[in-house]
Amino acid sequence: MGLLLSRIQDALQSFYGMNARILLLGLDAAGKTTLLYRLKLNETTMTIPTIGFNVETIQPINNVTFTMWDVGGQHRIRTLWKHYQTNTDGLVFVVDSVDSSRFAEAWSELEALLDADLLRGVPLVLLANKQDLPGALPPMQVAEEMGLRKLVGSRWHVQGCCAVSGEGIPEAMTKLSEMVRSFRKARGMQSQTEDSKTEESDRKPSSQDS
Ligand SMILES: Nc1nc2c(ncn2[C@@H]2O[C@H](COP(=O)(O)OP(=O)(O)OP(=O)(O)O)[C@@H](O)[C@H]2O)c(=O)[nH]1
Ligand SMILES: [Mg+2]
Repeated sequence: MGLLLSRIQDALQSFYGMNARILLLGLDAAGKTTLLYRLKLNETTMTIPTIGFNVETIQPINNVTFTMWDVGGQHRIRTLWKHYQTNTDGLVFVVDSVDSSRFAEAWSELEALLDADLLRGVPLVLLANKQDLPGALPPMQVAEEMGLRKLVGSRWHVQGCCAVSGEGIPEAMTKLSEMVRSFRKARGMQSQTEDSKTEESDRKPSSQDS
């Protein structure tokens, strides 16, 4: 277990130089808060259903800051998710891999998120959590049954994990950091292009001037 925890710390260092803002969502009881405290405190914490949100800034070493917004997943709280979407660099969506009866519900929430203007193009790591439990579906099957195949491109990645032990979390964090880095690069280039277009149109004389 000690080794696993130090691997989580190492993986978080792959966010070096970034101030990443990560949104952690998923249906109620999927394991979001358990994951948050596994990352933050390196310990297993008894959780109670989140009413509202938890936010934690994780700073494993200097120059790595990772802010995770964990918003409760109960049905009546999901309407709040939209208030947390601004400036998101990465989305982690947690699913209970045993509870296949709720995959459709999870997908309908996730699909709405992926369509949200503020989350356009934001990379997604789907965490197929609770892999330690008997009856947990393998990660690819979770993705498949949820319908993630419909998503094109390299915008998403699925990772099996156990938020309680931390298994699978290092791999998920490393992948997330890579995706966030390339997303930011692409977004930076896009805004530069947009800036230069604006400058160009600013320079062009309008028809009234000519
Ligand atoms: N066996 C097992 N149990 C888990 C795992 N992750 C979370 N749990 C348990 O699942 C229950 C719900 O976990 P939470 O982390 O509170 O779930 P949540 O997604 O924050 O739920 P809301 O706050 O209601 O949105 C708790 O009893 C956790 O101990 C896991 O990987 N394996
Ligand atoms: Mg919670």
